[in-house]
Amino acid sequence: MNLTVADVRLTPILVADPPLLNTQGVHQPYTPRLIVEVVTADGVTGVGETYGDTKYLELVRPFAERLVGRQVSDLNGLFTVADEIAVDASRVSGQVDVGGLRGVQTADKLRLSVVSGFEVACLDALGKTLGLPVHTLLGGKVRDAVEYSAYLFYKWAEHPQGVAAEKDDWGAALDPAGVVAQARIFTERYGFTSFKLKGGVFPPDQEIAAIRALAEAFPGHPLRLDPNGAWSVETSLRVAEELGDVLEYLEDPALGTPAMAEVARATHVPLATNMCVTTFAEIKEAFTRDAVQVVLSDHHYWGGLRNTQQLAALCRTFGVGVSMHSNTHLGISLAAMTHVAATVPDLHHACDSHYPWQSEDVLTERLTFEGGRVAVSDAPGLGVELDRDRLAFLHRRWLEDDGRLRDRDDEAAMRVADPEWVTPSVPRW
Ligand code: GKR
Ligand code: MG
Repeated sequence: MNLTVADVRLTPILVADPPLLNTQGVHQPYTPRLIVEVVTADGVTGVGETYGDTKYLELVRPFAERLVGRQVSDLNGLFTVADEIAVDASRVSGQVDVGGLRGVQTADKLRLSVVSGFEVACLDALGKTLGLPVHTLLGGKVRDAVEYSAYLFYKWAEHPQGVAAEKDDWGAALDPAGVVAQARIFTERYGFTSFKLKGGVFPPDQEIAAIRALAEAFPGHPLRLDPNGAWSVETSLRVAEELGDVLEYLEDPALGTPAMAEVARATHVPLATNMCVTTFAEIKEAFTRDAVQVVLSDHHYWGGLRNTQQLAALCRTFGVGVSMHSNTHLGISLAAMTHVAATVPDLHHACDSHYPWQSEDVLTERLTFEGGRVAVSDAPGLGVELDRDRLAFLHRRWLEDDGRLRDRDDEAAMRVADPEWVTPSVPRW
């Protein structure tokens, strides 16, 4: 058995994405993702997936060169490799990001987002070599299936006219009836029983009405609302007051730990975040101030599956709940999320996943949700197989894209429909 990395393949792709609305704008017709393949000297290939925007691509190339000759089992070494790679300072602001809604932007976080793609690929290769599933390499599963929530979005029926885009079959959802109709499609197609609505799009009263309509249509089901920090403390408290009887939690109602702490002090509605606790460095202040009750992990920017387990252990120690955040992603990441989530003991909230919004994938078989759950694979590695023709097709789209769509930019996408649009400053309401 030779675990030496003999080759690394990096394939940037563009994946179709529906016109999903958020507080910054709307999703572009295509989202960049990066598929990572790590090939061992024995010819075993492991796959990983991470962000495909320019700033990530700039880091993955030198990372890949340094990986050749190392062992796929040397997962700790991935962090050493990452530390060696210089980050162009213009790529990180140290501020909360505009365009990704994933919290602070630092050089370390950028490196960790790159590590995660390689860590997943190494674990997949290692698992395939040893004949063991990734969850076993992570210490073993404590459940056989992982529950996900329906991720509801306000959305247009189609991308603005004149924009080349795939047509989706979800229709529009721009009011409470549309949101409920979308939720019904989610339950019919995938069996989800908890629902999260991406908010911060319309004035809070309209979003309160949508949650009320969901509560009426799905009595007793867990509901969440996430305006990505678009509200003031006062507005957050008003929404918490109005929806306190039906919400499982409010997600990032206000931006940043101090504002979240202020909201948390004055409401019994639990607060979740994927914006103010997105790095280990942010934990101390947030937990000390009791600003958040649930941290939404994301292996992409926390630095991989093992860092996600460490985050979960910290949350458990401090009595803070843990669940999972999601951005546009494909089946490789869903498989990775499912393996790690299967190993986390105290997972009491359904995880988020954008996967149902992605009609395209790079796998020979799509992952499926049964009763809102993804079964944990016991096949070696991640238990997924790359469809090389699909990968080549999506890569060709990336190469040939006339608009040179290289970076996620919800604000720019919104300007196509509304030339005056500027991402609103926060708090928006
Ligand atoms: O894809 O529009 C979106 C989401 O708003 C995403 O960017 C967020 O990062 O899903 C995320 C969230 O829960 O905040
Ligand atoms: Mg969120």
